[in-house]
Amino acid sequence: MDYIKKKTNIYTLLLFCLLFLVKIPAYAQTDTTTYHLTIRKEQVNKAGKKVMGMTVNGTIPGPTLKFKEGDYAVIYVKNEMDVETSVHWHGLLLPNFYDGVPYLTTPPIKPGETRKYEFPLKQSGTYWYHSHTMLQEQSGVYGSIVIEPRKKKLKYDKELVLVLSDWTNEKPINVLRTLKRGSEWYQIKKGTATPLNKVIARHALGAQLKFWKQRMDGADIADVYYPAFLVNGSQKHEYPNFKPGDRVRLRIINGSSSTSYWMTFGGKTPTLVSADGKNVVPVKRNKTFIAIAETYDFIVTIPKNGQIEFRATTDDGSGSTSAFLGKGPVLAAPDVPKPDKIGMMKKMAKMDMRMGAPSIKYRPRKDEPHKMEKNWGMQMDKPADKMKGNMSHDMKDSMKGMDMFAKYNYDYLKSPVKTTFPKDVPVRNILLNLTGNMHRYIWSMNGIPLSETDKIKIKKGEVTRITLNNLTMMSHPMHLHGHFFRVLNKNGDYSPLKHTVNVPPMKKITIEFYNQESGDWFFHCHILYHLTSGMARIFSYGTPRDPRLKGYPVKKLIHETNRYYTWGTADVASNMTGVSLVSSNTRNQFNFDAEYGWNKNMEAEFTYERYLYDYFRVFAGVNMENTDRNSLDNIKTTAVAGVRWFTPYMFDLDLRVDNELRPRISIGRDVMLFPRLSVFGYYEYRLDFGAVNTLPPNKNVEAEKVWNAGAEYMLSKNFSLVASYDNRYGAGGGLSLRF
Ligand SMILES: [Cu+2]
Repeated sequence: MDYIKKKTNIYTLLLFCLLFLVKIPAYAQTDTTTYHLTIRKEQVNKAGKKVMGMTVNGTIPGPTLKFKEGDYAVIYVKNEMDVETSVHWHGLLLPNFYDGVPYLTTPPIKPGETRKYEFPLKQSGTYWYHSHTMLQEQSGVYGSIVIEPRKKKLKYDKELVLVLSDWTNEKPINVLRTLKRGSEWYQIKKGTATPLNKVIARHALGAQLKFWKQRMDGADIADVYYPAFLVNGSQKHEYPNFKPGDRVRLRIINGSSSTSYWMTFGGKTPTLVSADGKNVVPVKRNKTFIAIAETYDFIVTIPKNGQIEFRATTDDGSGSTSAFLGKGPVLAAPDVPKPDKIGMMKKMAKMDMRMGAPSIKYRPRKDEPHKMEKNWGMQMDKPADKMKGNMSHDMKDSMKGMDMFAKYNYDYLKSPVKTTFPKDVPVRNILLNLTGNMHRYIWSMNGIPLSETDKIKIKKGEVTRITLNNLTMMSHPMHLHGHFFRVLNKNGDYSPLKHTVNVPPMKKITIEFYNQESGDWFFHCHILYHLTSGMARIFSYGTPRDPRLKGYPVKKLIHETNRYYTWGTADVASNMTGVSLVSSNTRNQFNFDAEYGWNKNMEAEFTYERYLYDYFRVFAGVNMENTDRNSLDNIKTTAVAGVRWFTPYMFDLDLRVDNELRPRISIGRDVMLFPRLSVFGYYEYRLDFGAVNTLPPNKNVEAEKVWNAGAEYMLSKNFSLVASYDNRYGAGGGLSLRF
């Protein structure tokens, strides 16, 4: 007994000594690396025009923050702007308080303030930082983070950080407003619109009708038009100082607000060595997808004679940006063909699937993800339904011809070590359907935007397994703060660890992570305009809120996703003039319309409407109209109430009754026939049974019809030419202004 005890003690002592020996050098080398960042509003010219941007230390992107694994990071961020800001350290494992999501984990940085962030660096790899306040990332608040490993495992001579981003000369808030109003302008400008003439020329009218029936215009790849895509802040960048034979590690970061790319490389096939900061089993690979917020590291070798082109081509083929490494003749990167949206629509129309899952629900507090999964998206036949797991989704999809999105899969990513969790750890399954409404530009999960849900509770010591089921026509790059998750793929136990995962249209991806933190962590689509339209959740460990957040309620962050956006149009034509205004948030909308015909006819209306769900709303308001044709002597004001329905095949239907008990039905629709040219039609029918008014003798019902039809040609983002006939105002033509 004594002997054993003594032996144990000696062993313990030995173990301690060993630990000490191992630990000492690590501690001895722990250094503090300090950075000072200043965020400022500045005039910048990134796409042929001087506009107001937001810079970090005077540049876009901001400086590269270089650290060493095991060191301690101290970063001071000074806000020299007149609006509040924040910085999130994307992909870093750090204490919740320093994660940088304003009002959720960290107080915002008020104008003039400096905030200190500090955390130990527990990892190595390529990461980035960006503002997490509204749309500031689009204005330029982003930069790269490089953490060198303690022990260098990869062989290369030099390295180069390449930050990809998208640039707009518009104010980002106006970009979002343009998306909210449902303008086709960005697609027209990008050449990705699919007007009816192109659809018919491709014999895709049947497919188009099937889409319209499900209230969809077609396949969407990207929403925003950008005049420029940037690599390290320029549309084109040259790095001639690399020498032939140099092995260069490219640390590629997609810091774009709403653009994913296909990366291609000139010269010999490069080696992919790392994804989202984590090393992967090296694989020779050229054309590779990089979703928003992902990072990939490639090792390229500079050729003896020539320079390598690295090119990032946008997923929708609307543009590209290139970096050139070395000297001499250019070894061009392979071209990436522009995706064929009409072809995609034709293929999708052949599949058995239900599109148009709503972005908001009649009863948002009733979360029914499984019902939603069953009713929308790919309709599985019964035997296939019994198969479970990720592999079976892929099998089912390919059986249904879904391989059109197979190009986005992550099977080439394999972790060099097993990433599985201990078997005895409890697993909690969560199903999140990714949902959205293109017309209203509202994005959500399970038909519930962030503003209509509670935090998702997770427990320390458990595994959270999330099935992301994309019910929309777009890819969504989903990002989890403060954790790495396994992306289940064909590599099984060696599935890669990531912080951002792209979920392709109508596809399912399963991720899982070990719950080892505390506090609240954001989980959201990294398309900036989807995040700010509600596609987000908060995972909460249920631990007490950090007292330093007192006075910074989380509802402020949530409110950012449920703001009112206001837009309008004004028409001046030879037959009439009019103005219309809309102010809308997720559930509520105010409409004002006024029309005046030069022949002395008029109508004005104000209504408030409430969306019960995407396609159905109730409304009430006031209507004013002249009662005698071509005379303004008698103007009648009535109270109106009714319902509005966005029908299959995308008609706007309005059913109402006024305070004189006169029922009215109206229907309207517009269609883009050619690029820029749309036609529209409207028909309204009202009956008066004489419940309040006295009808002419011998009549027991009086009917009134209003109709109009016309064409609109978009001259620019804000102006259109309009020609129309209205049975009250007659025929005419003029100009329409959008504001
Ligand atoms: Cu999204």
